[in-house]
Amino acid sequence: MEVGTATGRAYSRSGMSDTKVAVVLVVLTLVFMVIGMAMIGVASSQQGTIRTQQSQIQSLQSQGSAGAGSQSSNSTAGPFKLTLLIVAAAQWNSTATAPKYWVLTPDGLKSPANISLPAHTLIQLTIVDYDTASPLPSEYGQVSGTVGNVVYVVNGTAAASNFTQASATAVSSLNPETQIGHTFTIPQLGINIPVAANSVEMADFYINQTGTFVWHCEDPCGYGPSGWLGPMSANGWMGGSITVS
Ligand SMILES: [Cu+2]
Repeated sequence: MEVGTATGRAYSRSGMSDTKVAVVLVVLTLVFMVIGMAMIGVASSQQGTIRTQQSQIQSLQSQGSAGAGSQSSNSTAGPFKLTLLIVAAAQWNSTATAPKYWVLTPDGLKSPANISLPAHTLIQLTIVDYDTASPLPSEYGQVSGTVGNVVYVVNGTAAASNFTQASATAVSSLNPETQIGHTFTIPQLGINIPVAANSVEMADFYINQTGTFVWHCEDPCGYGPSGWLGPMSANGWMGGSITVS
């Protein structure tokens, strides 16, 4: 406003009438008002853009933390999928083969010697068993430590399947003499999953604590009179550790 007044005085000295000075002042005031409003408009539209970007960043951050949660302990995370493979005849040494567990990953088969699992998270386990049945102590025929204390057995992976169902069937035990070739057992956690021979099997379970635990097959599928030598006592064949964090 001071600028307008000074300009007005300057024009007045140069001989403009009071009316003209007043008109010039009004016009100048209007021009400044329009410029001011335009600037406010630009500023508020920029603020709107910033707000939109902030909310986009926030939603990306929350998506990111949810994604990371599925790999670590987070009670709101989605299921963690673990897929194990049992092959009947992996090369044990230059002359002999033996059954062996593998972890199936997007990068191929990995050793099951050290399996990492998230605590407090639904773990969806799938075991694809290409091996045949062999007798084991009867208590390991019983499913324990899974959701509902059941496993879901799907139609077989081989022609000599013990199961012919087209869809998954929930079972709470398997016949220890005829239906099981291996187990996935974590004794410290009370988890025992007998694996149906020549079948695909699924089980859901939670581990609500952290730590390192031993997992082992309890079907004596190795060498020696007891069946506990060779692969049964070799880390990464029929046993290993599980790190829960
Ligand atoms: Cu085994």
